Amino acid sequence: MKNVRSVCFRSLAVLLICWMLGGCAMPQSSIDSLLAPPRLNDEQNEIYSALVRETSTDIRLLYPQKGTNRSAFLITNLDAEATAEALVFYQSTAVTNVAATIHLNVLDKQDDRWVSVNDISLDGSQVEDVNLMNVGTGSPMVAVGLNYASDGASLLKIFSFNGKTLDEICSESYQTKIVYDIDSDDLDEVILVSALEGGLSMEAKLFTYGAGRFLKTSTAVMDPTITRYVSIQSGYLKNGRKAIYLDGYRGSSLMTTEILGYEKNAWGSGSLVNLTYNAAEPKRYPVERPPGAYTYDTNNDSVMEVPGLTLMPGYTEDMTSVFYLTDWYNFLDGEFQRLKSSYVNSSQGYFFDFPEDWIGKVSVRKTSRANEMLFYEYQEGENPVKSELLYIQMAKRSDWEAGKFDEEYQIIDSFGGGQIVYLAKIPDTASYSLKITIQNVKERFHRYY
Ligand SMILES: [Ca+2]
Ligand SMILES: [Ca+2]
Ligand SMILES: [Ca+2]
Repeated sequence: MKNVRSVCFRSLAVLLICWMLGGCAMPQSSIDSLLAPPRLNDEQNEIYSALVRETSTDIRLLYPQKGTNRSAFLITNLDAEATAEALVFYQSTAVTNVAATIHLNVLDKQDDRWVSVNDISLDGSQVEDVNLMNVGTGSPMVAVGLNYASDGASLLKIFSFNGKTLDEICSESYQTKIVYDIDSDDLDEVILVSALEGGLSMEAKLFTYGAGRFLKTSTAVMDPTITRYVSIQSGYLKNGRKAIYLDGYRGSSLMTTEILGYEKNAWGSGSLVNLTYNAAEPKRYPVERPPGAYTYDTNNDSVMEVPGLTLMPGYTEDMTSVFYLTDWYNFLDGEFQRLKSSYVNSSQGYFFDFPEDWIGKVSVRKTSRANEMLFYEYQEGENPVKSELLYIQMAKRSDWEAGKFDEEYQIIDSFGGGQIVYLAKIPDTASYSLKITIQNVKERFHRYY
């Protein structure tokens, strides 16, 4: 997940830097072009030229929308012959039809020149992602996720390259999926969630490669009240076992997280299990939450934290603008156990771990200064600010260097090559019992991607 996170970070960084430095209203399309630079390197240029030459048509490169491989070019060795092949996704622009077919072309370098060796057409309107899978054959399988239908269904196609052609060895529709070695045998499996016949509920399926094809080797029931999944991540449980974390919606205004694991039986084989849902005994968990909070590894130990949200003191659900405290939970033995609680500011890209004695006593509000939050000891009544404890502000380094902030502010972190800084200020008047040090603020402050 590290790479996925770095991509997310990049998009946020681009957004933030653009907005901080230029104050520009950058359209989404130009952000996309920043993320997927149109300028190709020499090798990509050669491949692109070869593709144009051999398809003899006007083409548009297609960039996978998610995952670790976001380039239109994937250069890797796909077969027994030692040199690399190139995989390129494209659409023809010669057709005016908006639903132009997606093509996947394989090029091989022969006598120092890229040559197209195979071109296949794919269903779908967009390339969701592409993964290379190690299934033990010596060459990777190419797993392509294709956005397919307007109802959110997607299509997974897995290909093996035999040196001449891409052979389709798997085709499955899915709602969400992940390529992962869940049984820890160093070979990749596919775990996907798809609608059962009739479409009313979903099922998780584990596909394992064997004897030239992918076989459904086990299934797990999914919570039928969860209507769609918006995030799927692999990670560990507290006991060191592997798990799949799925953030999903129950209705339109409630999110929750479902967790799949893998359990070995006495005979050495194993199966997918749903760790959070049991049809005979459905449970309610503290990670049911308003939308917007996603499962995340907050402390880089590969054990995922699942968020639950509670209102900060002084806020009620009927207010138009509210702030939440995020309680982070680890899942173990059928229960969510709270690890810590943080204030999460996803638009400014950070979270701040609350000291335990702040919980229930400290609240947060925006200040009149741009991108600044005030943490304060809460009291009931007309003026809820009993004591100001901490200010955190995101700012341009150039403004900081130009002396635009009073000298009580200190830099606690930075990003974007240091162009963006986070400043903290602890007022002298902070109530003694809840006062923390700048050093403590630095330890509790984390960038959030
Ligand atoms: Ca090769
Ligand atoms: Ca495996
Ligand atoms: Ca963690």
